[in-house]
Amino acid sequence: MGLFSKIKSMFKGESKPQEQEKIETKKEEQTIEEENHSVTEIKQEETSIEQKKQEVSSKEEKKKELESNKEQVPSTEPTKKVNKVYEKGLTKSRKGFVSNLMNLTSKYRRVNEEYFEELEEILIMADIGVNTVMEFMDRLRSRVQKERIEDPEALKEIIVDELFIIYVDDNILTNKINYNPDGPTVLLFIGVNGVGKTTTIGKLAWKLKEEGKKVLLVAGDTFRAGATKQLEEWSEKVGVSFVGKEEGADPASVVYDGLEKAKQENYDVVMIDTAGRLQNKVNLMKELEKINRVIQNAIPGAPHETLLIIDATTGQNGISQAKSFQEITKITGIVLTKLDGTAKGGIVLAIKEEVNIPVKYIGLGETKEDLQPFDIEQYIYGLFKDMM
Ligand SMILES: Nc1nc2c(ncn2[C@@H]2O[C@H](COP(=O)(O)OP(=O)(O)O)[C@@H](O)[C@H]2O)c(=O)[nH]1
Ligand SMILES: [Mg+2]
Repeated sequence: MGLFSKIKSMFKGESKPQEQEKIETKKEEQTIEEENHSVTEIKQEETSIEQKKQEVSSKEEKKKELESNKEQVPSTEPTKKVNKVYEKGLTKSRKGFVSNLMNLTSKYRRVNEEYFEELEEILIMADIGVNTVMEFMDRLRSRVQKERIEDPEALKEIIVDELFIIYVDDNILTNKINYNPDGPTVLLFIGVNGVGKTTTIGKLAWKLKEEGKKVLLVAGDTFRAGATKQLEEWSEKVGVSFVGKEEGADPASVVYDGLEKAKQENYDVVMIDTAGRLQNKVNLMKELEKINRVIQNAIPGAPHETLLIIDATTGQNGISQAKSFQEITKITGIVLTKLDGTAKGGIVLAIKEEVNIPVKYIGLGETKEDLQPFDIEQYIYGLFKDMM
């Protein structure tokens, strides 16, 4: 089953109707009987007997497997609940990029060169990234040729399957936060000005607090006027603690104070805000190195996550920011903000292909509920639900 069909059934409870499954098991049983029969018939041909037997037993195994699978998946119940924040937050992309895709299908009666060219353009416009699009187009073209597909309608699902295959096949990528089992977990937030660092910290602090964690926010952005105040306001809004100093203070000293407090008062999670002046790469690198040294001295093994924030509306620019930050520090995860503000929606794929750091959270709006753990299935459903 292709990815698209899998997600469709996952969310709509449209997995195979029981009747059809019964028929399939029947067929399977029949072939097994036939095979059994042929085994007795070919007794004389000694060489092929063993082979046949093996085939039969593998069929039997397959049947068993089929049956156990059936037990696990209730056939008509949806196995996943639609996440409304994804659905709403991806509206722009659905109306933009995805609806362009769908229009393409109704525009062409046959899959031809012009169709391919237009498809390629739509995907590049969706921020998917040129390299990813090129490789995708190659795969699609060869599949179309091999399977002799002529109807654009038949290609719709294949497009989704082939687009996301790189994401789903790779199970190295995980959206889980790496928690410290003994002592405070330190999360360091980096990224250029305006991408949504402070807001993301506020939203995530709320989430973690709801989970029952004791959270401390540390205002390591002492550069920008008002940055400390903004973080403090978030801490009050969501009801967590805060450590900050005056504008212009040494960020590393704020971090030091924050971590001392965290250790003494047994905080579960410490979230550190930073200033991201990428224009001055050398200075930024030095500053992050210093902050990291202070963190490592205070809590060996920390930071447990260094999360890079990228603004989805900046497209290719966001990708190059990620590459620059990758050169100056180790990044363990990406938070992709403002996905609600773009009609393109393909940047997740560009990040996978060009940066290959897991997207751990996505921002789908400005309120505290709008930060969500990244879930590729919710994401695909949110984008393509009108096609399902
Ligand atoms: N629509 C939308 N706006 C966001 C999102 N995340 C952050 N913002 C807005 O982006 C602006 C800059 O955010 P801020 O946290 O100050 O960025 P920072 O400079 O990186 O700390 C603010 O107005 C936020 O409300 C998001 O997911 N969706
Ligand atoms: Mg900020």
